[in-house]
Amino acid sequence: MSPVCQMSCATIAVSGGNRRYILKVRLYNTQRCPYARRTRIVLYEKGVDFEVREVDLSNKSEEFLGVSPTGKVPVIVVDGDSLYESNIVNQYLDEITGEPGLMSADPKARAQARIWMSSADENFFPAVFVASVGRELGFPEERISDSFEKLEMVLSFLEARLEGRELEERGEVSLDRYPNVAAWMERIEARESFGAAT
Ligand SMILES: N[C@@H](CCC(=O)N[C@@H](CS)C(=O)NCC(=O)O)C(=O)O
Repeated sequence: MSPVCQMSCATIAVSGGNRRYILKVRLYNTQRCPYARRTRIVLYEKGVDFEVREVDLSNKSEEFLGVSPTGKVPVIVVDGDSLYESNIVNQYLDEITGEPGLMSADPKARAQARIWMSSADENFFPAVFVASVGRELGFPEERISDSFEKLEMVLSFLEARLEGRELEERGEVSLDRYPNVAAWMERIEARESFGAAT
């Protein structure tokens, strides 16, 4: 765990109008969960100190079930209120912390970012899961080949979206044909917050 996660300083200073708030943030986390990792990246990216409670998803504690209506991680508890769904939590954290924002000031660019978040959840993550461990889990070949098709579809979409903007090869999907995606992944992976959240 990063040295910034000190139990004693789990707070965010938030400015709103003339007021300044201090919020206490506790993250219910599972280290290997990609959704929780998203939230950890945002917490580090925005410099928020937070307290971590590691959750054993195979043996959910009463405490965790008390704060997580869906029984899933990540959940953050802010001043006694539970917030969950990683994309929503991340946008909340972005909104209450200072500039620079992770989301654009331009509404259309924000809409495009949300389209990608939705597509990542609905198409990309499930396809990555089936493509990477589907054989190990004994999934039918048809489902596995469908997931590779879906991966190529999402990567083509992302490649076009990243054109003109500022993974290495992974498994059976080569990013050679997706240079914008490969360059974007390199930029993300080089960020301190990404390393801290790993
Ligand atoms: N849509 C949710 C997905 C969260 C999710 O599926 N988390 C998994 C771990 S990676 C979980 O907690 N699973 C426990 C369960 O389903 O019982 C989000 O983005 O936060």
